[in-house]
Amino acid sequence: MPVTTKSRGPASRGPFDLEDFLATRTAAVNRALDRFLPRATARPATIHRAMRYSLFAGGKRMRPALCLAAAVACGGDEAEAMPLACAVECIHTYSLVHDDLPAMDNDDYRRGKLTNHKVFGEGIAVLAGDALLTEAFEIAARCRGWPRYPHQKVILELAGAAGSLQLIAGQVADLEAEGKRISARQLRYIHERKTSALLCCSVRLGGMSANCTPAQLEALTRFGYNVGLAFQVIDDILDVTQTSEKLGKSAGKDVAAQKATYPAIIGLEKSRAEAKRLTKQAHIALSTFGAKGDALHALANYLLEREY
Ligand code: GRG
Repeated sequence: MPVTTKSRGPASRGPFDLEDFLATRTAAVNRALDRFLPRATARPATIHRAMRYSLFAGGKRMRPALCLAAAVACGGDEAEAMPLACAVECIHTYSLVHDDLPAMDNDDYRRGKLTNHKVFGEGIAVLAGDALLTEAFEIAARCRGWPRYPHQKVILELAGAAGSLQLIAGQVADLEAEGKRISARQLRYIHERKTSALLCCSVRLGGMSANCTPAQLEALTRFGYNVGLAFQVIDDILDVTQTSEKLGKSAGKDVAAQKATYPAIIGLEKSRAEAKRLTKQAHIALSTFGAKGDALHALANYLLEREY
């Protein structure tokens, strides 16, 4: 994945090499996911091929990167955070597979490839999503567990972000808002749950794997919340400003489906300003981490400036 900018941390420090960070962490996450998942040939092979098809379709691995970077910010070890980084990516991929189904967003392309149901059929795509969600909890259960954050807290964290009060709540509200005029407040409700909750959970889990203090967890929560909202505002902007080729998924779908988005409600320029404001809040939340937070600062800038 090309990363054109070297991101600079606070003035006293040199540039953080985000390109190298993303390349090495993506490779490490891919290796770990490959180890955690059943082989493609394990019976019944169809489901394992379908799970792997979407999981290894070229996603940006932003949630795992945030999880690993949060572990480092709290003085932890990336290897300890790796099962949690992989678990979050499995939940994210499940949500994309299901979101692309005809009963939901009905999309033909994702991550630059045909969607799961276009290749394997709707039944297998539903099951592949189900299996990825289940797999996430199996992988997370393999983490070591930490004094402040035993397995129960880790599993509750994941379940909370993925459940009917967060990720699924956001998707339900999004479906129900289609074709309707909704307020910026209602849109915020959708974005907080559909997007921000899992990004926030990713950084919180990274912190937990470092046995972070309550104050560090609070700072990561503020960072994750703001970066998660900024991520979705940018995603809405890209849907109207970029081509399908660049995005690897169908562009312009939000307008076509009369989806409530930030550009639709407050316009493009105000949406850009809002993404910047949220990113600034995310940076402010990191002040307590000093140089250890450099990767998180760089990721927040990258997400703001991304073009796909
Ligand atoms: C089906 C329960 C359920 C939820 C679906 C993921 C989702 C919720 C909807 C997909 C559409 C959408 C705009 C989701 C918000 C989150 C988002 C921007 C996902 C795309 O994340 P990226 O850009 O994707 O990190 P890659 O492919 O790079 O991993």
